[in-house]
Amino acid sequence: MSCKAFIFDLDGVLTDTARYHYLAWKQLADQFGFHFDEKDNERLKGVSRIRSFEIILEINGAENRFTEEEKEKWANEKNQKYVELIRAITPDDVLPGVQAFLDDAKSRGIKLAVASASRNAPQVLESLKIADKFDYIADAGKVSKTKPDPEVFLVCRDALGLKSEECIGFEDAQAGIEAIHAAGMYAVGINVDVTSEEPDLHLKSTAELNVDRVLAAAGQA
Ligand code: B16
Ligand code: MG
Repeated sequence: MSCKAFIFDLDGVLTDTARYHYLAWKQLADQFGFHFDEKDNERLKGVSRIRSFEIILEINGAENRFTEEEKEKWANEKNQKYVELIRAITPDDVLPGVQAFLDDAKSRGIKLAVASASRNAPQVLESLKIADKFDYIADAGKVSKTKPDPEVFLVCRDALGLKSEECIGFEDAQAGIEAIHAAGMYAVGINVDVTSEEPDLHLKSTAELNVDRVLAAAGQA
């Protein structure tokens, strides 16, 4: 079976918004006197907005401090700070090697899609000026279950009219690698902080992205 599509996570694969997520959560955590550092932030990668807040509460033994409604309210407040911060994103923020990789894949007829847990994905892609390179964009607004559930990758696969074996997923987060595998796809990890499931091909950074290398590793050259 030949590869017909590449499906990309956004944050940490196409651009690095983890820093902005961190700064926005840090501001909220400080407001409550909660501990939250960059190591803790690793646990929020690929995880939904509300689940991210719950993890911060768990780290601080404060699981029961807020009602569901209050959690929504504070998560929304974090999002407002995040939206302000990502206004600064420009095409220079596309990670190294990504533009060339997308263009090379496209010129070979490989379909491109985005499978992001972020509701802000469309805005970030517009700011990066790469939105029009993708045949399909699935953000958290289009799915009901977040990674490690495979839904967002399956939504992309179905929208492209393909089979799982014809798709290769790219992720920087442990939850994302699990989601790609659960979708029955080959997983390329970019600088993944592996705590359980290993990607099939592990790259240190996006600068190592190369279409021939990826297809050869997936046995599809
Ligand atoms: P938002 P990805 C994820 O994006 C981020 O990695 C994760 O840290 C964030 O909590 C999640 O999006 C939700 O983002 O609050 O903007 O909806 O890596 O799946 O592209
Ligand atoms: Mg990510």
